[in-house]
Amino acid sequence: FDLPELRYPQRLNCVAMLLDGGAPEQVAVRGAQEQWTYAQLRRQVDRIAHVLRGPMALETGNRVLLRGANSPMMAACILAVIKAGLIAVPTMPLLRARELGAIAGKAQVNAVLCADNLRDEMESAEQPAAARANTLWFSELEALLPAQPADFDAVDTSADDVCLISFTSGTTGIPKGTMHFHRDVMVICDCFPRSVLQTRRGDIFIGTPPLAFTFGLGGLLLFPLRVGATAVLLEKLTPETLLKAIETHRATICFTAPTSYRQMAALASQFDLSSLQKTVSAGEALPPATRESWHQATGLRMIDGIGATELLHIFISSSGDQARPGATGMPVPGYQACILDWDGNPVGPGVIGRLAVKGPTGCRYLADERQSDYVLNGWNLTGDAYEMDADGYFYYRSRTDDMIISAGYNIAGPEVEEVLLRHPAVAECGVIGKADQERGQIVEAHVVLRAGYAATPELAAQLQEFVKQQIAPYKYPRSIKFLDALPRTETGKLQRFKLRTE
Ligand code: 3UK
Repeated sequence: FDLPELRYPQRLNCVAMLLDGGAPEQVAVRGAQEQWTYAQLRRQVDRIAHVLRGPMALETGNRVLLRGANSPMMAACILAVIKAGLIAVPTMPLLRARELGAIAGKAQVNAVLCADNLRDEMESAEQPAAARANTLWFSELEALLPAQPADFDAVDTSADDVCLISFTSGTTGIPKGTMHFHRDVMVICDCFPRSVLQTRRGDIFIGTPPLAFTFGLGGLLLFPLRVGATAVLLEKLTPETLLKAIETHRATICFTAPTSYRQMAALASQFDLSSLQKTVSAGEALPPATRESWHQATGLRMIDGIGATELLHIFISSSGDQARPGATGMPVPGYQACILDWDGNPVGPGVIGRLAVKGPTGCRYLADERQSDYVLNGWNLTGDAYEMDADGYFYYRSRTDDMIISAGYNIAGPEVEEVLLRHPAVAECGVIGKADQERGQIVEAHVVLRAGYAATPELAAQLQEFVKQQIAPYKYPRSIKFLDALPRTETGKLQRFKLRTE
């Protein structure tokens, strides 16, 4: 992993390095109302850093819980915390008091910066007394800024000091905190965006993932800053308002999840998307049917990429002529990947096994015994079942614990979903294994219909027949349930465990 472009000085503050990227007069961040040039963003960050070290009296290595929807102010707070030598602990806007309390306790936070509109949930969360006493709502913070000096010397941190604790979205169990160094932040800026995305100074980045999710933190803030480009940070984007915002801001690069691209494809013709050059899909598997409908609607070839909070960002991806239908791609330069069987031995092409990844970033849980489940002999086990082909392309099959075993057959739910999504009546679907006396599990599809279709037994039978026509008949969903919407996380991931208990 000793790529020359991934060597950084031993003394490194990543935010100091990132904020040096842009021309002072170039727009760095744009929000719903405001837009700040690089010079203005730097001043804002520096003033917030002064508040953190002055009135808030925080010391190097202290941890600051951050909370707010995507906006220039939220971005400036994250950057200021890191520039001031503190550790950022960003939290997803939709988290409730119970989850926030678990995070505040686990990370032993010393202070809180929180947007005013998320105040209630924060106040009802259990938290260390010191943090409760050292909390500023954004309006209070903003009131303190004019009195602060506009220049702050970045705290002299080491390349391997922790600067970020990012919590996993945690569909099951207590959320896990993953620790990342200043160097890791630079590494992700110099891997995927350079080799796969080929970002440029003139790019305008837009998308939905929260800055509290490393997909969003990288794609919507760190990557644009690294090349001196512009980040558009908007909250509460729906497929429709995102399309509108792409048109208005003339965005060139978009980051969002597959489900959002599916809905955008259906509406794309109503907008001028001629500025768009690259669209990145991550968070969950991109079904070929979604890739195709997006291409038909926009002429763009989707860039699929798998990332993980543990590895900070995307480590397998491909773009342009390198992309292969059905494959996530190849390891991003700097990373290595292979497929292991259940005993930890590598398997060859064409065999499904556990995805293992090694590279310049990796999993470091904050005091969690699950560390040894994720890292084995230096390989990160992401919990995904993958297959590799003879040319080294990696194909997603399912989460390892989501493989359906029915009457002795191994069935990957996403393969059945991919077929169902090609039926004109199906807008969204999730396929799970449902406990069954006779077969152990049966394949069950949860289907959201497109407008104009009625949930009838006849349609269910048609869908079953449709699947049987296209893949091995034993994979067809013996049970079909119609729903109004699928349960999803804030990061766009299907919550399969909720489908299992319905
Ligand atoms: C799944 C994918 C198939 C996969 C993330 C980009 O999703 C991110 O991080 P999380 O920690 O989840 C990791 C897990 O999500 N997944 C993500 N992308 C894909 N599965 N194809 C994909 N393209 O199960 C993985 O193990 O929430 C994504 C950048 C940063 C991230 N943190």
